[in-house]
Amino acid sequence: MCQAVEMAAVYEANRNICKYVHSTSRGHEAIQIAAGMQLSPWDYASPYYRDDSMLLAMGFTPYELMLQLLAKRDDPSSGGRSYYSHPSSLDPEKPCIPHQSSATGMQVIPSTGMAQGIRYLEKIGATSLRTGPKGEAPVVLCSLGDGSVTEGEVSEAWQSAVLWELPIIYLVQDNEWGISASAEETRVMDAYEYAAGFKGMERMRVDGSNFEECFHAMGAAIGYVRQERKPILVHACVPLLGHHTSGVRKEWYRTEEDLALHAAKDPKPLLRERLLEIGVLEKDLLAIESDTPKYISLEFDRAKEASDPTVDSVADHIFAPAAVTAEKGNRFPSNGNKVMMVDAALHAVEEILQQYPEAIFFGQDVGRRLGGVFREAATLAEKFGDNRVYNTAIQEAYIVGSTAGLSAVGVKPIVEIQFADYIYPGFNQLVTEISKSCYLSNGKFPVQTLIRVPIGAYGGGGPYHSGSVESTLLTVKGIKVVYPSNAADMKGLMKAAFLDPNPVVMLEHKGLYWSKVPGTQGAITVEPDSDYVLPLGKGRVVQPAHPRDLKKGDTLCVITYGMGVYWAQAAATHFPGQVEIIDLRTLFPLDEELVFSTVKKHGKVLILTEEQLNNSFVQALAGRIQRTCFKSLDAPVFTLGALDLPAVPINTILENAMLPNPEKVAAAMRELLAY
Ligand SMILES: Cc1ncc(C[n+]2csc(CCOP(=O)(O)OP(=O)(O)O)c2C)c(N)n1
Repeated sequence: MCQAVEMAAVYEANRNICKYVHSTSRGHEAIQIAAGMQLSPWDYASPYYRDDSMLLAMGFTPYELMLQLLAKRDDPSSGGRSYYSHPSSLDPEKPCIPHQSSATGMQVIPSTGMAQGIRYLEKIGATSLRTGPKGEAPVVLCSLGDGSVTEGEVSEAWQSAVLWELPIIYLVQDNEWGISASAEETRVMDAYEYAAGFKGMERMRVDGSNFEECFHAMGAAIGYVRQERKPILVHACVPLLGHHTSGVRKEWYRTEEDLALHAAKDPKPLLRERLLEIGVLEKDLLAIESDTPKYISLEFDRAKEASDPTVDSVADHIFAPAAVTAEKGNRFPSNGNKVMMVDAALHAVEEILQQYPEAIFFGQDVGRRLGGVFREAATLAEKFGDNRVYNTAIQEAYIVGSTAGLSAVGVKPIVEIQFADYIYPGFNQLVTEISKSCYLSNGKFPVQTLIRVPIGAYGGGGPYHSGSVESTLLTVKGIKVVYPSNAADMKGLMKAAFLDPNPVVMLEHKGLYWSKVPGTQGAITVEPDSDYVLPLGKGRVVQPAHPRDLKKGDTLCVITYGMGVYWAQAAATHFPGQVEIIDLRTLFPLDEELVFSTVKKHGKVLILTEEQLNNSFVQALAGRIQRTCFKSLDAPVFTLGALDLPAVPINTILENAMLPNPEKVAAAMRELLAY
């Protein structure tokens, strides 16, 4: 406790040096130390940005924490990429801590996902489950401030925790402040009262200023979860003694009276008093109190001198290396059956579940009764059991974000968002937690997740079941985006996406699932063998131009994906031999080599998408093509997409008017060829 208090004092006295924003645990030390001391190395934890005392209690040294404070190269958490007290750790001597973001409350979903994963590994008796030397079961500690509890995602996580009886402790540190927003302004109940609505959540209230009480409470909470495998909430009332952060100063918004009330609850003098009461010698306490400042000051000097990260490391660890880098296995088995895209996806997932016991598949309605609203998961729950294939509540944030936790404990999740239009509630977790995990943990925690997303418009699906989302997804760095257009690609890419140690979003066009849309029969292919894999980032020449027309300089290429492949093929029948069509298959990573070399070959390119065009992926690609292929271009780069409307209207006449179709594509080809 002395160390934590002293560290906060040194940071405050050296604000010019501690230039990166940071928060300290001043006031919260007792509960944090009580928690950190009693976790075991086989446990998991999600501390928040104010938890530096907890980290010290887990065994991180002041020097290690200061390396992150000063964003130094050897910061063991992020290598100088993230803020103070944003830990991630795979140290076998300490609880496992996956990447922690700054977003308040958002860690509750990934950490509940860890508990979900532990529960699954326990149920299947997986040897990969971390346990203690005597087989002690692991628990998850999720720590958060009271201000975060009102966030919607917390309720998604708590609902899942009680529903599935997950082994997790939610430690809420209640200092009655958000930043300047007070408890009275922001809530009608505290976390303890709120948790009562989550039936099955055990609850404890604790005086967070009283170390002894905290120690007993945390010991009891951890013991309960370790034994009973059920969630518990510990609500600790704590004072806030420091500033909100180094940048947001307490005197700007807190009254003298409030500060005095909080100061009276400082756990440090209270602990000192208690130690003397129980017979600890004053001289021993004085020795700690005089040695600690010297030690902290020396460590701070040492951290100041530590090396900064080098510039050449800035782009390290965006992704972990891909597992599949070459096409392998039999794509065209001679005795293979023809298969629709939806079944190719289903069979791919089935084969994955057969081969990898740590693979699970969940989402809305993918479980036993329905097997997915597109029957894309039909029979899977029957075959693999409700443990492995199951329904979730309507909780897109949980469906997406829990996979960060599942991945951290070694489960391999496949999840589904029912319609692309509903990915937005899950988008926060995708961006805030998942996409940044590998980079900000300096490569320690890539998130292996496969997120299936049925997408696309056809036949009057209407404004909330037809939307395209790829450009939105493609602005996110740290995720991969796949968009197959036929059954064979679907199967090979699904396997590669699953095996990829990084987050992959698989966009699956609903209009191609059964090839119901006229002209899309090409999406039905012979089913590749179960060993077939297709690496992400490899495009395909759907049809080449005729060499004769190419020689005459009378050709163009179409760069497209998804439904665009079929519009382009239909339109190209008007220009025999003159059109080469490329199916990108993966939108990120992009097959730049194929795109640029094809454009250079033809000098004319149309980039075609189903998406609204303005500020889209396709427009960005057009810019890159102009820059890279400028000298080879014989015409401006053409783009064609849907009209820039906020949604796809339900009436099919309006839907057709909005979307590209073979006629519109043919008109663009005609104009481009005439250049
Ligand atoms: C999602 C999100 N919104 C806003 C912020 C900005 N912010 C940082 S800390 C904070 C207050 C958090 O209060 P609480 O959870 O009670 O924790 P405390 O800082 O009081 O320990 C806010 C609003 C954020 N980090 N994340």
